[in-house]
Amino acid sequence: MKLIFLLLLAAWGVCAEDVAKFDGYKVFRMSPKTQEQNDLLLNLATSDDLDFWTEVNNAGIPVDVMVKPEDQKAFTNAMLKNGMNPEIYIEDVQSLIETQTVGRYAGERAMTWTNYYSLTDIYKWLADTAAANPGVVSVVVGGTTSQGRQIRGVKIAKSSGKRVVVVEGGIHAREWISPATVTWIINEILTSTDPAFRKVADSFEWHLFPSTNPDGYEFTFTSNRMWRKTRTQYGSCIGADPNRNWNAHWMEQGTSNQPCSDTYGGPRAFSEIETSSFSSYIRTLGSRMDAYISFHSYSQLLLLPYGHTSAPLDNYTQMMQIGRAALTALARRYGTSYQIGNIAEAIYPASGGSIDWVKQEFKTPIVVCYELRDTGRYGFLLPTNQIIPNNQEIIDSLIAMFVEGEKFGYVTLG
Ligand code: 0X9
Ligand code: ZN
Repeated sequence: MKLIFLLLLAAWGVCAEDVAKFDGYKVFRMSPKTQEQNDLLLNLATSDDLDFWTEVNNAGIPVDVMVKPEDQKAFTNAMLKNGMNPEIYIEDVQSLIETQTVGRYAGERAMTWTNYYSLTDIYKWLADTAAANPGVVSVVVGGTTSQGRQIRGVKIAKSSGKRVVVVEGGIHAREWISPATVTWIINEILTSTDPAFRKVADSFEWHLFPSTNPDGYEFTFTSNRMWRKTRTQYGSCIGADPNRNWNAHWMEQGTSNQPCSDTYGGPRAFSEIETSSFSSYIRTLGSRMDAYISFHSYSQLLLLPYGHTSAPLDNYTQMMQIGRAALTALARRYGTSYQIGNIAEAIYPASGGSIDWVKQEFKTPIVVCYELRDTGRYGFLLPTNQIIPNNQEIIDSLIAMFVEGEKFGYVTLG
């Protein structure tokens, strides 16, 4: 009797875990051509029932929206009525989620990049990597989270006194390719034998953080694969968008003051302990930084500051040239094509993001944000067999970015 009770309890426990399912959810792609069509989408973007996978933009980039089964008919009708032809891009989100393999890190630094890894596994790998490279690699804590986790990264420095490069990954939880790119870069810095990359790797003191939103990332593994924000409680809603929460034209554009929104900027700038603590860490590096590189997905874009205005501020012109060189190199290996521009011109005005804050505070010469693969066929659910190709082409682009940057005196290599 007691046993049956325990079994029932266990079964109930499994159900009560409440993992979000996306059976029958579709992702539709729209290509708005007129201002009215754009405005309609912008209006819909305020609805909590629709999940906009890409921002509504004024750059002619298509807009992808995930719609639950019961809303699909009304949604399609509304689109058709307004002259937009919604294309089904992902038939069934749940089945795509289920094809995505999650690896278990087996220790011995055996991360394979043919799988995605949980936060715990990534942190174990960081610790093992540091232990295997004493005096060169150390685990650093870049901040903390509302649920008490640490934002862990590694500092890699073969000697002291070098200029600094900061690499930020995973600020948006569901963009799993981002942490996988950052761990790859860490590994390449330590093991690459390519002379061109070695020169870049050995020229700096690196601070690399695979997951700057650990609560959110963990939540995408345990409860909801499509989670984007932090996990701070705001009334009946949870989380602020950690890339709208920085003190850089906070809450001005492309952000929401509604706690349920996926682009909720938070009650005030740096309300999130993640962004406030991580920004304090960055401030300790301050003017020692030559470069700050942030990884998001998806859309294949290389974005420059700023998001509050499309004006070509600071070293925009030079960075466009450097960025173009990076993207030419990126395309060479697999033909992958990225677009470039400042945030406001390449996508849509959106303020309060990390790269804007870094540029505003420190005028760091090279400040970029990559929106990694793909262009929407799989979106956030990038198949694991694309992790390595994605990572390789990113390394190609980073080499070119630093080589071109040296021509402007932004970095010194060698
Ligand atoms: O909206 C974002 O934060 C990024 N796009 S995403 O689809 N990954 O969410 C763009 C980052 C550019 N920075 C700003 N918009 N501030
Ligand atoms: Zn993102």
